[in-house]
Amino acid sequence: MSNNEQSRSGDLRVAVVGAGAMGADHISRITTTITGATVSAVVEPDAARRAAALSSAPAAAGYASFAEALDAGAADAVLIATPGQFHEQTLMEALAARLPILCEKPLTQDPVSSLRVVGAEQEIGRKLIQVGFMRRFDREYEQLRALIEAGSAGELLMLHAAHRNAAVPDSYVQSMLITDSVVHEFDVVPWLAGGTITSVEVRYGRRNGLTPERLREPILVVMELDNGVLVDVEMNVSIQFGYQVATEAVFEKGVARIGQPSGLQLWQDGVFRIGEHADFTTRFAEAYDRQVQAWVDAAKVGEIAGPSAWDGYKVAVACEAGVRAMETDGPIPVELPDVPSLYR
Ligand code: ISE
Repeated sequence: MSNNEQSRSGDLRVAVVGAGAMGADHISRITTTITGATVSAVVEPDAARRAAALSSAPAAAGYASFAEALDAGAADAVLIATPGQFHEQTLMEALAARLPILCEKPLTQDPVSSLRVVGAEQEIGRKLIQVGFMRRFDREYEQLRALIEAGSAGELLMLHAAHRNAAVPDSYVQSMLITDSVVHEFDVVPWLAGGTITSVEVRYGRRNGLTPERLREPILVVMELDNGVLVDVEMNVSIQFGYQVATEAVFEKGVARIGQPSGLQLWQDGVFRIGEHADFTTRFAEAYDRQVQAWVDAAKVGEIAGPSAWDGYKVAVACEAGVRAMETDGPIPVELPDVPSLYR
């Protein structure tokens, strides 16, 4: 048996709930890349998927429900990777068991349920939930944030962001432009720019003829922050050529860019080419690794190391405004209650 084929003593025993694409990705990451953690339980109602996931998690037992895994005492911590509509139930069960939680985005699918989760965590009185907004663990995002904080290029004035997917699955519907995709910008932009989103507007331009019938895109999302920074996001899910998430930051004394293509450079046949990513699993692979490692290390000392449940709630409020903005002319205000003391 290799080191990874059994639970090492001192390892955090992680139950991965949901063994779809993202869950399977996290199972293999914890098993092969992350130190100090072992996948001890795979929770997945679909038997075929569960069996497939178990074959890459040698120390794990399989369960059809999270309640069964809890009854068996199979986990010290939980990574939730089910579709968003199932998050609340698992979050509540994990909170009741006082387990550290890494919850894939979104926290839940609407502000009311997100606030219920925040309320349950507040009653416990300590932060157990980290939300999986992995862009905060991307090195270039970290560098841009440090530049903004340092002020060496002057004050930040604007951000121009591009979020481009080659294509999306049949299950992707119009509201998901906001709730599944721009959801990332709703988290990372305030984190970068040090402000709070006060309004969201959605503009439509010429529709891409290659866009699936059911969608109207690309869209331009304009966000205002309370510190005056203005942000535009081109959200585009039919760009065909590959996956691109890039940001240009405009400062008083300069401009910074992140997310430029960084793959193989090839000069051939009179043409210069650079490799680009096909999807987010490779574009953000290192960020996912760093996110899960940071969560494991923090969970072992009873802490979180990234976006909190309150951040997840704020994003849910912005998403609700964003979905309304898709059907309304002009900006929709984003209003948030005071930050509870646990999250200050
Ligand atoms: C997907 O669910 C993600 O989370 C990706 O990061 C995002 O780029 C994509 O648009 C979403 O569909």
